[in-house]
This record gives sequence, C-alpha cells and structure tokens, in this order.
Amino acid sequence: MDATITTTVNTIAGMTLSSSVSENLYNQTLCTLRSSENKLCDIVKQLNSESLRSSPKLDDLTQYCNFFRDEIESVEKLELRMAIVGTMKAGKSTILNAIIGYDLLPSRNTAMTTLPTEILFSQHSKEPQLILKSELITMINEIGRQLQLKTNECNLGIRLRNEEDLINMMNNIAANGLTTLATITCGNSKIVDNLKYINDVIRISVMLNIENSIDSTWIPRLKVPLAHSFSIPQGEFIIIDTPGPNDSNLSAHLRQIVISELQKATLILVALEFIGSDSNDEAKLQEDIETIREYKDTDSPSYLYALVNKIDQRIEGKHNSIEQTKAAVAMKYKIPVANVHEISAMNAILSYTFRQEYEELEKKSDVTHETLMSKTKSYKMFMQQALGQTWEQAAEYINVNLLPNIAEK
Ligand SMILES: Nc1nc2c(ncn2[C@@H]2O[C@H](COP(=O)(O)OP(=O)(O)OP(=O)(O)O)[C@@H](O)[C@H]2O)c(=O)[nH]1
Ligand SMILES: [Mg+2]
Repeated sequence: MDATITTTVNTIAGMTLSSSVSENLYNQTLCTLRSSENKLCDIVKQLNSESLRSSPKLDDLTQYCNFFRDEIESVEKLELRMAIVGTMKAGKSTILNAIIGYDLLPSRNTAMTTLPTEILFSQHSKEPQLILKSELITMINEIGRQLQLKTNECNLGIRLRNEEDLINMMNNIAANGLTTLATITCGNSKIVDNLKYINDVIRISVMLNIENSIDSTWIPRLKVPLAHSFSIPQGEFIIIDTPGPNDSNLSAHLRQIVISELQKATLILVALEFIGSDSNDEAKLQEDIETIREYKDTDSPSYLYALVNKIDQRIEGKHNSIEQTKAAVAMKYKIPVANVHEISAMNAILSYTFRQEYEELEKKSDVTHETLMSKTKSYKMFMQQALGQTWEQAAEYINVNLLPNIAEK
C-alpha cells in the first residue's frame, strides 16, 4: 500500500497510550460526559415544563443533549469514527478502498455514492462482509418495485440525464428483475455490485421523485479484516464514506443523514483534487465543514485532515507545487498545514494490487517480466505508472526482484 496513506492513517488512528493512562482517561472522560449530560437534561426538562417550550435556545440545548449521548456511546464502545467528506469525484471511495486494502466501495467517473457507508475494521474478520439491516433491504426492494413500473416510461433517459450506468441499471431491472439482497454478503465482487445497486436505486429514485424514508441507522456496514500493517488502538475504528456535498441527486432527507454522520465523527478527512474543483462544490464543502465546526463548538481544527488526491496527474511547471497546494488547502478549509497530505489513491491501489499479485505468482512459479505480464492483471498498468510510456524499453534494465520495493515506495 502507498506509504503516504499508511503513514497518514497510522498518524490519525494509531495513537496508543499506556494501559493505565488510557484507563484513567477513559473513566474520567465518561464521568465528565455523563455528569454534563445529566445536568443538561435536567435543565432541558425544567425549561420544557416552563413557558420556554418553543424557545430556539431550548432547541440548541436539546441538540447538545444528543451530542453528549453520541459522545458517551462512542467512549463506552471505545469507538473512533472517522468520516470522509470531499468535493464531487475527488476520489473519496477510492481513497477508502486504498485504506482498507480491498476494492469494495463502488467508484466511477460520474456521481456514485448516495448513501453513507460504514466501514468497521475487525481484528477477527477473515474476509470482508457487507452487512445490511433488513429494514434497508425492505426499503430498497420497495423502491425497486416502483422503478420496475417506470422502466418503459418515455423520457426516462432524459430524466436520468442520459447517464449510461443509470440507464443500464433500469434496463437490467426490466430484463432480469430486482437484485436479491441478503443481510450478510461475502465475496468482494458481489459486495461491490450490491453496494452499487443500492446506491443507484436510491439515486434513480430521487431523480424520478420516488419517496424514500431511509433511516439514518440503516446505512450499509462493511466489516473488513485489517489488511495491512496498520495499527488500531483498542476498541472499534470505523470509517464512513459519504456522497459529495453538492450532489444534486441527494434529497434533503439524505443530506440530513450525511450531516448526522459527520456530527458523530471524531475525525474528519477532507478529500480534494489537487487541481481544485468546481467553485460551487468547494463552497458547499466549506459550508459543511463550518457546520461541523459549529456543532463541535471548537476553534481547534485538530480533528480535521485533508487528503489532496490524484497527484499522479500533476505536471511539473504546469500545476502548483506540493507546498503551494498544501498552503492553499490549509487556508481555504482552515486546516493546519501539518494535517494536509498529498496522495494518489489510484497509485496506492495499483501498487498494493501489484504486490499482492507478485506474491501470489512467487508461490507458484518463477517471477520474470514475462510471467508477470502473462499471469497478472496489474503488471502493465503498474509499469506504465512507475516508468512512463516507454516502460517496455526501461523494464529491460530493471531487476524483477526490485519491483515490490518500487511498488512500496
Ligand atoms: N488519476 C486518478 N484518478 C483517481 C484517483 N482516485 C480516484 N480516481 C478516479 O476518480 C473518479 C472518482 O472516484 P470516486 O472514488 O468514485 O470519487 P468519490 O469522491 O467517491 O465520488 P462520489 O461518491 O460520486 O462523490 C474515479 O473514476 C476514480 O477512478 C487518483 O488518485 N488518481
Ligand atoms: Mg464515492
């Protein structure tokens, strides 16, 4: 896996304390949170019974009660929640695939993620699992049945903005019926297909004005093994993938689900493209970050990290340098410059996949440039990315045993 991503995630997630210090800290934190929550709830009760029932201040206080409840739950479970937000197509889902070490979250070059997805790292898990609540399955089936009634409607293509993937999905529903979803799904390609189906069914339903009342507690959950050498403190480490903040195909209801996920998160990763994005997208993202800042009621931005993605596309002399990019991002999103990291999620996945395929091949036969070319899927793309267009000539001078090291670098 790309060393920058490993280091970044370890920096963010792997802060371990000695057991006596962490136990004390744990007890003190819980005690403070519980007593604050009790006091606040008493005040809310008192105000509720008096004449201030519809005061906006009371709404604020009730929101703080919810905040304390969420925080207490997180501390009790030793839960570290980290959410990723970012401009449209910045590569949020690809970054998370690079972090988890499996291609499970669907990604494409048109809007994809509609519903936040939780990723839970599990020390005991042997293979990835997609876990769906039965309520979500019932809701997706219900929406799917309504979509079946619309597969022959005229203007369907226009209403779906001629988006090929969405039109294909409707054609597939018409020809083959609905996809059967289970509460637990195994198999990486089945998982990614099911997540794509769920996200697209919801996306199409919003475009065709079909109501959905998805509850915020029904979001899909991926349980994944710890794929590489990255350390996790005790307790649960959960990452949440979210849709772009300016996605016009998110209903107000879905937006609210996203915001509540961001509020629950202890750490926020902001994914951006190094060349910048549409200014409306950036403005909406700044607004979301501001909402989180207000909710957390702190000026300290230590919970915010930025990942500036797609740097494999940087052309020296044409684009901003690393320092210029980091400084601009830090200023625009009010994130400490030390918390801004540059990455290429695509290269991370490519190098990770290549190293896995290399190791598999090594177990079965001699590893040469020829066997890598004929027996692995990632060799050609990896060599092109590492050595450029003239990789075939350059490859002759490279000892094949050094390739995993090059991939790691
Ligand atoms: N060149 C390059 N492309 C990338 C990189 N990371 C992601 N992409 C591509 O960018 C496109 C968008 O990636 P996604 O992961 O779907 O982006 P997203 O932010 O999750 O998008 P939404 O879920 O629709 O908001 C896909 O075509 C990815 O293959 C990268 O590091 N370099
Ligand atoms: Mg996505």
